[in-house]
Amino acid sequence: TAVQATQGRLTFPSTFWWGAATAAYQIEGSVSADGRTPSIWDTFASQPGRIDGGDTGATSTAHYLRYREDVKLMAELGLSAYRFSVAWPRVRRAGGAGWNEAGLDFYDRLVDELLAAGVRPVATLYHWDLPQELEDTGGWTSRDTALRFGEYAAAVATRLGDRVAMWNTLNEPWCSAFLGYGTGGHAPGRRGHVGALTATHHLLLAHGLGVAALRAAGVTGQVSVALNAGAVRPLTPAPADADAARRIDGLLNRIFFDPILRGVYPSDTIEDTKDLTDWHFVRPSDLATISAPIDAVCVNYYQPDLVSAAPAGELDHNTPYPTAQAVRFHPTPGPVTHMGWSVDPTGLRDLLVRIRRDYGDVPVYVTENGAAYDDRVGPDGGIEDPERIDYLRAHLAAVHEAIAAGVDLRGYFVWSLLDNFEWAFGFSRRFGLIHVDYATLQRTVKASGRWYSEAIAGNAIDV
Ligand code: GBH
Repeated sequence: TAVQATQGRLTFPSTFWWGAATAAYQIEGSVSADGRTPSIWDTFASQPGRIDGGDTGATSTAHYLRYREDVKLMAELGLSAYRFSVAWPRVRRAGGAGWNEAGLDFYDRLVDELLAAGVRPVATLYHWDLPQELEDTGGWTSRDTALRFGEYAAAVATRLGDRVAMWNTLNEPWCSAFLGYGTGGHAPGRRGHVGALTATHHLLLAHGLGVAALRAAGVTGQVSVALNAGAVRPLTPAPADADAARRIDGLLNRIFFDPILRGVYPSDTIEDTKDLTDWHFVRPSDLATISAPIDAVCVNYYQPDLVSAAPAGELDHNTPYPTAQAVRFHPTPGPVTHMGWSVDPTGLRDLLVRIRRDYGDVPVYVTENGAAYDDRVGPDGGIEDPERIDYLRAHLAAVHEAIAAGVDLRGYFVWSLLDNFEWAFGFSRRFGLIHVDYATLQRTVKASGRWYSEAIAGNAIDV
């Protein structure tokens, strides 16, 4: 079999990728260096009340200036892969004419540094930082933005296509659409369920056009997309609760998986949302574009959802899920992280097994998994984060179980390499394997980073 479990030790396949992930706006800083133009997150973070503590990504961890030091730390940890994102506003020129070579140069240097350190580069083309100029012409509610994304993907592929091991066109289009245009909790902060569904389709189209651009450029790496998928569970077996779970599963998982992997939107989700929209923004050839073959499925997993039908008359007017105001979300029993998210590794195993069951024997990567916890300084001055070690161990054990169950799971990336700008929560939440002191920008590998490094060295975890 692919994996072994002996005497409390779980061994991973010899080809397993042990990774860590970041995203451009969350770590880079240097937001006006070398011709970078503003993104929707610069704008959003500058608006009062949007981000905890008024934080912005203007400096953050200063990775743009310190990437060499950070790659050195990755090599010390022994990472076999590093997932970063390319900032579209570094690559696009103001006004949209031509490409900013200085911006591309940064990622060129980063990729070379990674390869020299023996770390596989995994590049995400869009991790939520839309150029503000494109938002000003409609953002993801405009079809044109998808076409512009295809052109941008081609420009990056031309520069990095010979050296990147895996591509993600998009990171978590659900968040871009449903939080960016639905609840307004993420940039650009627009609200409305029709806009969220329109944005969903244009993001999927952008994915398809991105795949076409990467293929046309002849990239050598795998082509994929990272979805924030999750297990959705009904609170009880009652039909009304089962139907609530079906509805949310449609709007979280199948609305992305089905077009990409099967070339169709889920018919029940179209039906659920028919009073909101007739989906006129879907043109006949779009689904063929969206379902262009990809080489792997990438999922970011944090927690499962537990849902029920709300009692009659109870409506959630802030739900990100269009037409699901009458669905109630429940905390799952058990421990939670500093985000308030439940720690439930069975949700990861169930998700991975479900992908294989419903979408076939496709290679899968977990491109994000991790937890926010407050770190403590130990007696020896080290950063102690035992909860994070427990979290990672339990989730890696769930990954191991999925592999044993036949899932073609090829790699796992911890979110995140470094403490960073946690979107609407600013710097108040720390996800890193490496602690960042934001006053001095000093990096310190946490106990969890040392634990992960030992797991990588042994290609195994002790449970
Ligand atoms: C990921 O998204 C991101 O890719 C990464 O950048 C981020 O730093 C990391 O996780 C940690 O947050 O229904 O409105 O209550 C997070 C995925 C999906 C988690 C939506 C919260 C519920 C939002 N998120 N989910 S809501």
